[in-house]
Amino acid sequence: MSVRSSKAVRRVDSDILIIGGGMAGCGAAYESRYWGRKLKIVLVEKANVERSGAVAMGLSAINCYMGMRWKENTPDDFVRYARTDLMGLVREDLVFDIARHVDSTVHLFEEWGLPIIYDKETGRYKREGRWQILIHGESYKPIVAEAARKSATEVYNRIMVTHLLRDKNDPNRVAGAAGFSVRDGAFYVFRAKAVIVSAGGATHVYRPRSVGEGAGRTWYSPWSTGSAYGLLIQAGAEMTQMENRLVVTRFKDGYGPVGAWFLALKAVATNAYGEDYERRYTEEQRKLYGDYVDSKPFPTCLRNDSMLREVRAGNSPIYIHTEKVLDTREKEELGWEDFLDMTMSQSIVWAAQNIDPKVTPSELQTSEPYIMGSHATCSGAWASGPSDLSPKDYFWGYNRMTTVRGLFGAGDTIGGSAHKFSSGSFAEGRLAGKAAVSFALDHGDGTPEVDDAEVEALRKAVFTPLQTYEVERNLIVRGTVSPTYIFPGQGVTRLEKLMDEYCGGWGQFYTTNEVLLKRGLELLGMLKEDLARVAAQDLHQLQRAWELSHRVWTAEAVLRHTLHRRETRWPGYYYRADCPKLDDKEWHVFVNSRYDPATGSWTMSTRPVHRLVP
Ligand code: SFD
Ligand code: AMP
Repeated sequence: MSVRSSKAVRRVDSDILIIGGGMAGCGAAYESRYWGRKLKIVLVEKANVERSGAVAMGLSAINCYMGMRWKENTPDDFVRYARTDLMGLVREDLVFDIARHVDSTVHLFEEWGLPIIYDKETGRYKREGRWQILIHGESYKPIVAEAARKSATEVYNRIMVTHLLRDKNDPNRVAGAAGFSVRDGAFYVFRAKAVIVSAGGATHVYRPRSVGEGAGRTWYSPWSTGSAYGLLIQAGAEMTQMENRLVVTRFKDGYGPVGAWFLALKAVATNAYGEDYERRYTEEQRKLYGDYVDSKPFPTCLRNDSMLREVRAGNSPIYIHTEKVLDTREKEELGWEDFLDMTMSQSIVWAAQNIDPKVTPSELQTSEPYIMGSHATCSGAWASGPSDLSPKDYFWGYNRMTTVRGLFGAGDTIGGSAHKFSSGSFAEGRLAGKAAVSFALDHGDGTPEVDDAEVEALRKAVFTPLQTYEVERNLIVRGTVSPTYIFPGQGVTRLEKLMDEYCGGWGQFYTTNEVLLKRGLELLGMLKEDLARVAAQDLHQLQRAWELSHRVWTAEAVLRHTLHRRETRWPGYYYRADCPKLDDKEWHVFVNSRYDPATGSWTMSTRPVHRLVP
């Protein structure tokens, strides 16, 4: 069947619909089956669950593990850590909830065959740092995916979900989702009693450091395309902390992570002249950011801030001294495996640039910003917490349910709860799965109705880029520059440039101000208009077109939130040059937003930060 003649519409009804089969989605499938033995659980994934999501390549550590069976840490300790690292602003109920459940998730992974490294002396898991344990994780994702595949009633791979559907009789209840098969072009309409969105974070919203032959390389996966935010925002879900974008310090050019090097191998970073710089700026930082600079450990954003100050002072490159720590065979293996398990490109950079890590230090650099809810950052949906922990204004009936009824989230999707990483995301998927089953059983009297007219309009809209290309390509004889349409790649480049220059990307040393942000919003409005003029040559590019759309919605939320918060809360992630200080008196609050699909307008608000753990 040719792509353009494909008109097939496939309808799939279920009790629980899971969108995105990454870490959180797999957790949701596993736990939904446990509590909902007889329910129909459908998992929809744009790639293939076997190797999809941020963990596709593998990981070398599990970064969230309490070790409660060995009395290593308590959930309270973890809340204090996440709170400190996020400069005071986390949803403590959500963080605590992950902490008390995450260990059992890690034990399941081990039972399913994930090789976790043991410390021969203590008999416990070998620690990378206080919260992190080391794994041989090249096959982490296939191992986790197997459990999800066995749990779900049906798994649909290669379906790009483009829109959520709302209940015809209740606009604030989700009814399902729509999307298309990237393989055969069929249009899918999924109806469900409860929907869990676990569609990952967002890269390529900001211009990456990589150019030319390395173009497109990022630390977080390029296929994290902001669907979690794009889908939710357009459905009217309240969002939180979208201004809290993440900038990570990484090995230059290959984006290799630093955790194993700093924490397990105890490598030290210096400036070009071999000087330790991290605490060189404490006095200046204290004047701007207050007592947070005395926090232990030093918050991630402030570590970035010190490095950026050092670079601005002209003392780059910043080096990580791998050559001083690889003094045994075991350590050398750990260093190489760290990258070979998780970021192979960094080992390739070493080979390509004649760097032997045993002899030569490597350069470090701060990345472009990413939008995520699972690392040292907590952008995402505003969700209900668990009934036994959450204050009244953080609880509305079902754990991890967003402000849209029946719509749940987990992993990068859910905001306010940092440092989940892979294990915490899976654990949160389990929490969402359990709650979604309750919701589906409590509302067992019927699957919500979708509006057929809305579905038909969406079907037309979803395939429009194919038609645009087919008709309007005739206006040009060759090349990719058209007078009437843009390709998704061109749209992404335009978005990245805009966000970099107006919303604090690396090109502006992560700095912005009110005037820039307002102009950025104007330009984004023009890009949004042009989304109607995106063309796609084939189904693959059609997927890119909808990924671009989700990225643009994500970017709009980031711009609006950054504009609303009139302070610099996370220096090193971004700076409001017109409000350079951290202002706890006015801004010790969450910044939230809601897009109203009925009117097309946004409302910004603030919500209190409740301290639950002393
Ligand atoms: O150190 C649609 N992460 C690390 N976590 C750890 O625990 N240890 C580490 O060592 C980690 N490191 C690390 C990590 C990630 C990466 C890329 C590197 C290194 C190089 C972070 C974790 O991976 C991350 O926290 C979790 O994976 C987040 O889970 P989740 O489920 O929120 O996101 P996902 O796994 O990416 O899954 C999303 C899925 O959704 C699919 N999808 N499907 C249908 N329709 C759409 N529209 C969709 N949009 C997306 C995706 O395909 C995917 O399967 S370290 O550097 O930090
Ligand atoms: P990364 O490799 O940077 O993603 O970090 C992995 C884990 O180690 C995360 O939990 C980080 O917060 C933590 N981490 C990385 N570098 C440091 C450091 N220098 N000090 C404290 N924690 C760190």
